[in-house]
Amino acid sequence: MADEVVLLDTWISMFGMRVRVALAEKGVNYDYKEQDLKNKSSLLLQMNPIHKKIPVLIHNDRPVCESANIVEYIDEVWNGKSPFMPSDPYERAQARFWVDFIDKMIYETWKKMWLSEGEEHEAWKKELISIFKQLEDALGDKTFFGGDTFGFLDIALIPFSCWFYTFETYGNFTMEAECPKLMTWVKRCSQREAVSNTLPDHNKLMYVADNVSCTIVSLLRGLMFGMRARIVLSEKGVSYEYKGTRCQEQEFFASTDESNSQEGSNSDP
Ligand SMILES: N[C@@H](CCC(=O)N[C@@H](CS)C(=O)NCC(=O)O)C(=O)O
Repeated sequence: MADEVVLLDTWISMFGMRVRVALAEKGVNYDYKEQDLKNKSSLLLQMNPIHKKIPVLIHNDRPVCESANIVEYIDEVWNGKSPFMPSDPYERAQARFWVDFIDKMIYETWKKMWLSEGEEHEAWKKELISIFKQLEDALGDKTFFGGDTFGFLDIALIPFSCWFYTFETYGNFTMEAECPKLMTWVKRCSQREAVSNTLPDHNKLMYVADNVSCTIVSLLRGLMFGMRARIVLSEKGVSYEYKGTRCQEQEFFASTDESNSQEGSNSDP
């Protein structure tokens, strides 16, 4: 039976890009289904009922969720081409450690830098740069993270590089000056067709970030008015019935919060 492979994804997702790079590296044909995360399809809800997130790889009608898990699955199923995972158990454990580090640290820190101002912004920017410096140290003088061949950790990190321009612009720093070796690695990876054909143009991502920023600023302003009214009512000791509605700002954070979509989605600030 021929393999039937479907990918539920959104073009902008770093996690989805991991899967697209992995499939391209292995030369797997698949049916790409772009998802609207504000209006999740019944297929997505059915295929990932636990997290309800993309990416989901559906292989012969069976779903596989979580990008790093999907990349490992692809490596095991389409094992005819060079493996993504190191053969040494210790090296595999190290690669998984760093992928977990990337997942826990980069997006959360970037979001904090993006949404803060002044000293707080500067502190998060320092933190973001230090995360990339730690990854640069892990790369050392190697060609790729696992040595001579493009592998698991390269696939997990390279999608973030198309966001570097946005990080740099919002943080007013340059990755080239801060992490020159990591940038050489980015250029090396970008020479691979699987990477260059998958990662979107950084200007498109910058445009998305700019538009989202404008939306957040205007929505937060709207929320401030609500808060102001609640403070005045409480100062005056007026009891009232509060009917919170889930507003666009909360929808935004719910749909972009990679680590915990529950936080901020149910409570009115
Ligand atoms: N840990 C997951 C993260 C996936 C994720 O955060 N996907 C986001 C898009 S980039 C999503 O589907 N968000 C929808 C939601 O949170 O409801 C992975 O590695 O696959």
